[in-house]
Amino acid sequence: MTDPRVIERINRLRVETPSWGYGNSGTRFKVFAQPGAARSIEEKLADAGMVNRLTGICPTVAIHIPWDRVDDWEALCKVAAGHGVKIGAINPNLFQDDEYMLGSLAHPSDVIRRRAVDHVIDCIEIAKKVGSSIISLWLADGTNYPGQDDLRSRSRRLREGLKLIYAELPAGIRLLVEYKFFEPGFYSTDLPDWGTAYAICRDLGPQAEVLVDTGHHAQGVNIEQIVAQLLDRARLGGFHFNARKYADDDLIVGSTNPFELFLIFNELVAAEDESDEKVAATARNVAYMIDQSHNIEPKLEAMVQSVVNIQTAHAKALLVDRTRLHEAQAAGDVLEANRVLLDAYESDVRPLLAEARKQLGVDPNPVAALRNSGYVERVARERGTASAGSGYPGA
Ligand code: PSV
Ligand code: MN
Repeated sequence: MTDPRVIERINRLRVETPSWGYGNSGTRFKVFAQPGAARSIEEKLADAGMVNRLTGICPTVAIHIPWDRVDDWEALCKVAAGHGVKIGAINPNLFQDDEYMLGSLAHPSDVIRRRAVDHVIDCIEIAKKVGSSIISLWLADGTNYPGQDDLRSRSRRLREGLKLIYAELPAGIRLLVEYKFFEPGFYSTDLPDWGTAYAICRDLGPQAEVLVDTGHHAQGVNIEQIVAQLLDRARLGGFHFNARKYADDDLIVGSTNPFELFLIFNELVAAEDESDEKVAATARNVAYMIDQSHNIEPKLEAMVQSVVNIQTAHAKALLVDRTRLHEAQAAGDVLEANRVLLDAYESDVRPLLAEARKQLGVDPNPVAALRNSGYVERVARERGTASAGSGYPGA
């Protein structure tokens, strides 16, 4: 008999999907145009609505500004509502304008820095209009060559800019600060790691929290330990889920590294039950978001598969026998403790997830349901094939 509390927790998980995961995207080498790929924010919301109908747990959609900018936000909210979803995190874009060649918030010019600050403040205004509670900030700021800029000055400028932004945050909206150790800066990145992001958030105040993008770490980094550190300091705000094999590959989450994803959820689930109320509240408030850019895979199926992989890792983490684990840890029984985790990880949670989905009123197999729905074929007929960029000409 399945513990109803486990099913209840499986069904409580919410995963936000990104608008940019539904349109044509690819690599700097080539963007392959796919029939039916969403061409506008309205079509992206329609696709996100389909993903939510299939999974039952994806009621919000992250948007990127200016990619998804519209004149009438109220009208866009109505479109979203018509598809059964809401606008989620607002992602400012501080990396695509020509002015940002040397950075945005850390740029040497105060004019460009002000422009970057104003853009994020504009995004806060959008968040207020659409009822979003998250500004999700990633900076491409960095340098390519030693000596290109003064590292400490960059760090100070960045902090000053973020303080101006933070001062504009109303209650109820949090600023999630994302870090990434490389790219597009290949010598230095101004927010390279969780420690720097954490220090910045501490400088800013309680509404600033760290966002962990699973693709933004060097090979072999122990991401679950970073998650544990941030949870214990009550500063973990959210995730951008994706999978990486080599760099920031933006592959389907859990496709190359399902054990890592399980271990991440193991930390989160454990923290939700923590007696320290601050830690438990932080864990329960974590925003789970997908940040993927689908290249050769069909967009809708990739998104549904991603959600399924997240649910699988989460469900397995819920099965960890914590009493047995703590006993083994206290006794110094190294391998028994390790086996407790493996026992949960190796469990087949597909029947459990099927039961949870039945209780949620969705198909027990959302991928099969999508394939049988005719939706993909219909939008391909209706939308045709949008032209896609050609990628990087010199590659
Ligand atoms: C950067 O690699 C990133 O992870 C940031 O979250 C961006 O907002 C997102 O990808 C989309 O470009
Ligand atoms: Mn990201």
